[in-house]
Amino acid sequence: MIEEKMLILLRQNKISKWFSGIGQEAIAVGVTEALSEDEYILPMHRNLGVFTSRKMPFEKLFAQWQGTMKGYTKGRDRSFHFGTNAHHIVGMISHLGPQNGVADGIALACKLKDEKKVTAVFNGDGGTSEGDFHEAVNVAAVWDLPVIFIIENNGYGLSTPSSEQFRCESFADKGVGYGIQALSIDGNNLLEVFDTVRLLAEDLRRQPRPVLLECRTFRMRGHEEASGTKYVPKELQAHWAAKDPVENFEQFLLKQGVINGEYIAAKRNEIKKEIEDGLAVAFDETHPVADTETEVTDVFAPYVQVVVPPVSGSKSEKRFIDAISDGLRQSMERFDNLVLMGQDIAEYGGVFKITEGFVNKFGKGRVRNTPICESAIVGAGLGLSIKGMKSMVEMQFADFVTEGFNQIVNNLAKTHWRWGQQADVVVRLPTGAGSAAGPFHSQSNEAWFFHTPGLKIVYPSNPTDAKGLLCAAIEDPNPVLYFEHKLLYRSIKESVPTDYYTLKIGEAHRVSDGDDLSIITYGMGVHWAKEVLAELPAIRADVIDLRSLLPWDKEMVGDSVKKTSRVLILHEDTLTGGIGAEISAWITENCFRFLDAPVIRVASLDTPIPFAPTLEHNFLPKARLKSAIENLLRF
Ligand SMILES: Cc1ncc(C[n+]2csc(CCOP(=O)(O)OP(=O)(O)O)c2C)c(N)n1
Repeated sequence: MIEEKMLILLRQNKISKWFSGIGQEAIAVGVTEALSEDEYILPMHRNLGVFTSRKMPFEKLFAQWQGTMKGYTKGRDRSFHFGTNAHHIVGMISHLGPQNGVADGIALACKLKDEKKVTAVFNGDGGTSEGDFHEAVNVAAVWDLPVIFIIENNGYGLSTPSSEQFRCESFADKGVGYGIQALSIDGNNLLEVFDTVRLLAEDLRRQPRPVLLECRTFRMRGHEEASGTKYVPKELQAHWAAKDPVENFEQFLLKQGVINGEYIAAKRNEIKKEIEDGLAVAFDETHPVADTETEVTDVFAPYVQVVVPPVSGSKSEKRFIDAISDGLRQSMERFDNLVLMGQDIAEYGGVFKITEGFVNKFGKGRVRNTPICESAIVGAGLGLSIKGMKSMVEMQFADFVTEGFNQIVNNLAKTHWRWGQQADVVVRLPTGAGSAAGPFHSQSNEAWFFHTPGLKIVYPSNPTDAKGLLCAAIEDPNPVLYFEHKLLYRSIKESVPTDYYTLKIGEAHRVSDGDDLSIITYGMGVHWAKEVLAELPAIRADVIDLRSLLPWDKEMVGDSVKKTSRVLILHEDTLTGGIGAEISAWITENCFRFLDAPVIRVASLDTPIPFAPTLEHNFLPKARLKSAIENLLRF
């Protein structure tokens, strides 16, 4: 009845878009009714029945679709793109497949907490072509996660028929490949869906493992109302019209004498009123009044960092890599809800040996080897966070973060702003060049993320900062990307506090004090600046190590510019669109009248990173730094 009403409202131009689930209702309703109320469901765009079966108040649901404040996203996202922990529903992002990794994370949390709960995630048949689907099913198989991967096979993905989407006869055939149970059922038969899911869920709660469940059905209307169904053969439409799940179930109940005409009429009236009342509330409200401060504040989960000093003065000499390992180990001791995930990080200790010995101390549950699937694992991090856990996801090399890119920029970064759910995930990224490792093991890619609202980025340059910022990143309930330069791992060491401590995210460090020029840099740049300045003893530079890139310390940068009037920004990343461009723009906008010379950027060449040491040396900015400093001072 809601669907019918929406079609009318659409024709009246009162709503903006509608994805109809007519013909597929038995799946959403059957699955939801078969699970316990506190078991998470991750629905797709046609699954209204999940929301109604979870008894979501109509006025709030309709307000969400209208983009008003009474909805679930303060008008920030549309249709079914929202989640609500009160109803144990995690709505989709438009990208479809990423839902599956999130479902894995929720199921993992349930398993680690021994809650004996099942998680159900919906997919269209078209969406199963995405790598995300494969990654998540595979992870669930390897980790024995109690996830029911539902595939609503409705014959089309937008206009693309199944024959152009996949070759398998039945999705049940795919189970063999993943080594898991898979079933195919009549998705238009409510009782078949309900019974199948109920029995599966009982079994999965006892013996956690994933199951693929194909529900055969048909999409009776267009992909969304505006796109029509011209490409659908008439006979096919007629064949499935006769199998309408709602009508058939109603007939069945009538025949069984469970309900009668009177009951149906009364029920219809009751629901009609509920819909009208809900719409009245939703339409009564206007679109939210924009308040920039709220829009900006809500990007992050509320959090005021309380810096933790080391309890004693005890220190020991540590290399950069030891400091990271130490911070990670002490964070694991401090937060028993922290889970580490990454390739080869368990018994092998990670390719750089940062987590060596961790499995023995913390067990395989919390120190998890992952298959090679960055997207599913970052998604799982969000799932863990939804269940109140923390996670650290290790990229084997920063270069491979491309495979988890969507989950970081669209899921981790946007979830709090969209529906108030924090994404308590740290992603560690071993980064940087200098070891002649070529274009795919040496990149600096912090700028890709620097542009994304909703992320924090830290990038330490020394062991003390490495430990303190890692602990701070893990404490922060928001997504933090932690860049660690591989060349620093074993090349520098210093005396580092042995106790647990944190450093303030967003605070730069003045490495040296001087009046001639400001060198603003981070990571390896700090070491290059020190080396080059050592060759120029007459020059007194204010060297600022940013340490945090998002947010970055505008106050310290501003103060330095006012003091020196000459600025050089140095970074290992390539020049165009790098972080230096943003800092330079900010200085021009805010400190123009203090400048005696243009702001200079010294960065890597705008090319991919070459392999041969001579070419790599030429690519990196260090060799150009000295003359750039001299030129700036001569200006
Ligand atoms: C990554 C990505 N690519 C393309 C789209 C555009 N798109 C939205 S829904 C859809 C079809 C989905 O088909 P299917 O998964 O079978 O679900 P159905 O709509 O049939 O329920 C497409 C192509 C998208 N949302 N995300």
